[in-house]
Amino acid sequence: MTNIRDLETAEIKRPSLSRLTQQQVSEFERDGLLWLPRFFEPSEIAPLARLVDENEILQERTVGVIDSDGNAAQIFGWSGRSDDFLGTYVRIARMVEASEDLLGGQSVYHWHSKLSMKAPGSKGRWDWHQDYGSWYLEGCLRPEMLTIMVAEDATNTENGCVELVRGSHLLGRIDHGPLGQSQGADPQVVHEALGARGVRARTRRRGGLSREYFARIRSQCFDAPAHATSRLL
Ligand SMILES: O=C(O)CCC(=O)C(=O)O
Repeated sequence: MTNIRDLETAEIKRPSLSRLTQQQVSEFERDGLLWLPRFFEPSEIAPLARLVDENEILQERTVGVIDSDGNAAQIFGWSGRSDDFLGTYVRIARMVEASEDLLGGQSVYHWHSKLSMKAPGSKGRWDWHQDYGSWYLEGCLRPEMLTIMVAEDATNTENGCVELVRGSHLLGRIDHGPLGQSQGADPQVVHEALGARGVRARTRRRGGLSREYFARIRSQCFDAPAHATSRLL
């Protein structure tokens, strides 16, 4: 018979699935982004998409934000904490613990979240920006923050996927100013950051629907104390 003390197997020592490895944390620090395939199962994401399709209040409160070309991108946004389905989503242990791992092990709070909807045939987009660049203008002086993006649909260039510039966080904070109804990065810096890839004109109409959920999470830093009421743990 096996003695329980002999069960020092890799299986037992395996870290909880919700914690990130040091390698993943290093990748995030190097690239400014981390790709976590199947962080959520499709069955866990499906209720979010259903909510967008079926919830009348959400649909009524969805607003269009005009980009620099005059086209609107649709969002439903909220801040703080609540116990309804959407409010609970950001408190799922996986989200909180992964954020803590990426933000130096500090406790975190929810600042705000949004659902982003890009309908087939629409042209509205978010101008190039650096999240920290616009958050700074809202009182978040330290870059100890992140965005978790969960794609509800398979997103690609045809339906308007989010495009990220790997390593651009190492450029430091990029100045932002008004672009359409939102804030965008200094176009000269964007031009230089994108280098040979250039800034693609993304004005063609979308081929399909794309829905995404974005949660903005910050470590408990002292520069925006008003946000600290939304501590996640
Ligand atoms: O939905 C998008 O295309 C980009 C949104 C985004 O980057 C943001 O909300 O910070």
